[in-house]
Amino acid sequence: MDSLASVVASPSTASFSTKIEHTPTAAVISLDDETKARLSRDLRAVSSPYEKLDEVILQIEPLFAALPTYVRRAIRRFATEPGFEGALLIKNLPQDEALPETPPRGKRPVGKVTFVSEAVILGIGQLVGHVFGYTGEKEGEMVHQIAPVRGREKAASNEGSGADFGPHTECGGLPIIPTYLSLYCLRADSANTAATFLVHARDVVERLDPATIEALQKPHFQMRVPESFGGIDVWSEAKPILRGGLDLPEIWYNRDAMRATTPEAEPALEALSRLTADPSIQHGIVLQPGELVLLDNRKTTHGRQPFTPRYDGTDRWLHRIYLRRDLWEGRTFAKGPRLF
Ligand SMILES: O=C(O)CCC(=O)C(=O)O
Ligand SMILES: [Fe+2]
Repeated sequence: MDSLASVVASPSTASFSTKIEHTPTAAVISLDDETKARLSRDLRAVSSPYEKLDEVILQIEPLFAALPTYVRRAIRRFATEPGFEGALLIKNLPQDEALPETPPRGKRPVGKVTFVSEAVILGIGQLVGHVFGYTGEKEGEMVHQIAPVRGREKAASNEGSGADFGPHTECGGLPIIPTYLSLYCLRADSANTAATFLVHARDVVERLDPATIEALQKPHFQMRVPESFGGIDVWSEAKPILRGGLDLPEIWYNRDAMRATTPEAEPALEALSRLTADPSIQHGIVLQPGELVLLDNRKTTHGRQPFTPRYDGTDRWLHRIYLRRDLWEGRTFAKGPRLF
């Protein structure tokens, strides 16, 4: 069975808690050291997921299915309970013994000889859904490298750094949207200030007036389709920004790429933009190496605070994956297995 009893009894982990900590930012759990050591050992020989993704997933699935109950319970609750937090932060995960330089152009790392970090993000991701990619994002890669790119400092995208990257629904302008995304930190930025920040739908609903909420629930908003997908100035179909009951709201929003389609919808969009810019509604997480955050792309929007890269090979480096519970909806435009 699982090692919960031994974890609790073990003197080395006596102060360790298997409970979920609920914070306004995220639900938080931390892997016990014994599990971390075992998983690190088991993941050392994993082959490259950049070559044979499905083989690697098959290889690692049993290892993650065997995680202690407290870990799987938290992940299961995140994926199944509508009232659960929109973010689950998991700490103390296995890391590679050595890392090459942070990929300078956000491409596949060169010289990475172990794939522990990739296995961690894929193995945890597999517990909540199926990983997939887009031909127009990171060249169709399934495991993305998020790192600052020289010359792209001002970009409001994962390649940027100096600009603040406004709150957004991940890939919201596309016809098939990730249910979840996962970020796993390999390196933090040197000043330790590059916070991923979250704006939760339930906080938004709590702080807007009823008339604004009503306007945001109408299908009077469009999101710009990224250039790499649709060309210049292509917009999604018009949809509501807020959906579902106000006790369990869903949000679809992008501060930097959204427009109202009616004059009445405009002030509501402006009110929302003012609110999401308010630091008191933004919950920051400065991810540390070995920390992973699972985000529910319906309950929460996310962005990133500015930071200063050094471009010396030691810059901030995250992996990212996109996950869906089901890939069926994309079948008519799928470009390949797991690829849209
Ligand atoms: O760099 C981050 O913390 C998040 C960037 C982001 O929004 C993303 O990669 O989807
Ligand atoms: Fe994002």
